[in-house]
Amino acid sequence: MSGVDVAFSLGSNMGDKAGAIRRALAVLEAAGIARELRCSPLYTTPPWGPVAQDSFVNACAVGTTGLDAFALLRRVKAAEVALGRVDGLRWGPRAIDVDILYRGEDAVEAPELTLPHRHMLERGFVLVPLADLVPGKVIRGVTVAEAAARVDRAGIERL
Ligand code: PH2
Ligand code: MG
Ligand code: MG
Repeated sequence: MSGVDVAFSLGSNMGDKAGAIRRALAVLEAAGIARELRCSPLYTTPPWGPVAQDSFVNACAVGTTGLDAFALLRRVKAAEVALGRVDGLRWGPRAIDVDILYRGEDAVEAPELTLPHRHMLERGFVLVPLADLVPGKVIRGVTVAEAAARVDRAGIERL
């Protein structure tokens, strides 16, 4: 199957968190956004950032896509809405969050999209599940496994 490799970070901290992630994976495939998705184990993770909120369930998924970076972003945003996402606080609680981590070797610096994801090398809730899938993938000169080994993983546990 043709296409470019793509990786997503998925998270939820409202309602049926694990169910929301499973539904998101199904929608990414059903909507033709990604194919041949492989999902990491699900993890419970402490909320990161300035907002006091419930713990998250996080996972990563890798597959292929036939979409360019901006079409991918548009379609992922639409999928989030279809999955019940409503606008809320920046960094705040959400029923589903799907972030594009990378698309092939794309380097994108646009107001609406940065690829690879601007903060992916700093976040245990991204790197721990991503290292289960693609430990050897190089992001900004570092492998995912190396980045995962040095990130804070306190409180991150397999579901
Ligand atoms: N997402 C956020 C803010 N904080 N914390 C965890 N553990 N997992 C997330 O997915 C997350 C977060 C905003 O996207
Ligand atoms: Mg997001
Ligand atoms: Mg996010």
